Amino acid sequence: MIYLVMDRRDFLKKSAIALSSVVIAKNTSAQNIQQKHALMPDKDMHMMMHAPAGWADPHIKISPPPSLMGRQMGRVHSPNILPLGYEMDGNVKVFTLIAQPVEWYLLDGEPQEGSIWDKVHKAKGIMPGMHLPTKIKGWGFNGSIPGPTIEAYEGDRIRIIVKNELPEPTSIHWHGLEVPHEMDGVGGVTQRPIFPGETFVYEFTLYQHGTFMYHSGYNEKKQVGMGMGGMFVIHPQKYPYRIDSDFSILLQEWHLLPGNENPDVVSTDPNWFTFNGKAAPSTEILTVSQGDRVRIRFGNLSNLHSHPIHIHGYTWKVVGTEGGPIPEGAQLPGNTVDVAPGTVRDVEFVAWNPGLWHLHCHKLHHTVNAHADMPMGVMPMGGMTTFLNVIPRDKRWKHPKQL
Ligand SMILES: [Cu+2]
Repeated sequence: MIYLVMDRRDFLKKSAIALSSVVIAKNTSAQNIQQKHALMPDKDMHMMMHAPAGWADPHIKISPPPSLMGRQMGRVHSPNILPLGYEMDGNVKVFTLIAQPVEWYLLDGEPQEGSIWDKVHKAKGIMPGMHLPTKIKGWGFNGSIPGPTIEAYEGDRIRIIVKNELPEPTSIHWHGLEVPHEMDGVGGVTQRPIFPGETFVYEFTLYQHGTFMYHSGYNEKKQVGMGMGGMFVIHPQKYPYRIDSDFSILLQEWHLLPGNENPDVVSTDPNWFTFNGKAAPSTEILTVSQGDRVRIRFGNLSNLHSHPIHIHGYTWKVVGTEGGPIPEGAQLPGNTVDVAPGTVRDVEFVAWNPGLWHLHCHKLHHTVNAHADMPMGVMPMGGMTTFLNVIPRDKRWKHPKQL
């Protein structure tokens, strides 16, 4: 099995200088390749477990996003976040994920003048000034929270190079993927955690298709709560029919105390709720054309809550879970799909009904921001709220049963 640990010596050297720690210096001289691969915690691990870990380690330089960040090489659109391209090494698709501190806006501020969001809010009579930009100091991948959606095909051999620029160890779990034990990414169980400054290479073949996720597999409550997750889409070699618009949305929740950019990861009362890292009105609107077959893939990496995602104007079918596609005869129709933490739900429908349709979590607690903006007035649409904007092709409204 191919996996490598790199840069550790360099990291330890730097840490030793920075912290003047005799213990670390001793470990540097004692280490060897075999020790690096050991699963059991070693002296360095013990040191890391007890070192104070802030948001970022000032001794670790944060890398810019890898060059293939932003390159769309797949077919899924992940609203509000950049796609991730890959390069080929022989027949292996190689992706790079840099786990790193990220300053991220859950809310970019007031919607842009003249935008759909602006019009909606003005029409609702919401007082201006209700949408202060809201930044978090979170942890993500390649400068993004959540991380980019990984896309590949069933049968692909993929390699994912994970570099740890966090102030504490990590590892990445491939949620729902049937991979060899040593590739499962549970730090301390299936592998030695990836220490700050180190790089670990995951490599496996994809034997499934459907929608999956990836997330931190070490200190999970904190690290996933800090934002460390993303979607993982595996296409079949061939779909039985054409999907015109294919979206992927990761659901996350946060607790932010007023004036504090550090998410409170132990709170059981989250007050910010995001689609791909953005709360409304910063959520991207899903735009499709009338007649398109639309698939939306929802994955939930919230620490606590399920999110019953609801659409107006349509009846969809739930066509997939985190276990892959649902056989046609078992696909449930509905317009609200409950996405529990750790699960994925893929929904599909034909966009016959033109217009701007509300698409939101139906726990209404999850559709406002900060929960303190304006408790006695008209609260702006926030949180897990967006729209499906179906551009009309046909002027006369017709229900499919009229056709
Ligand atoms: Cu919700």
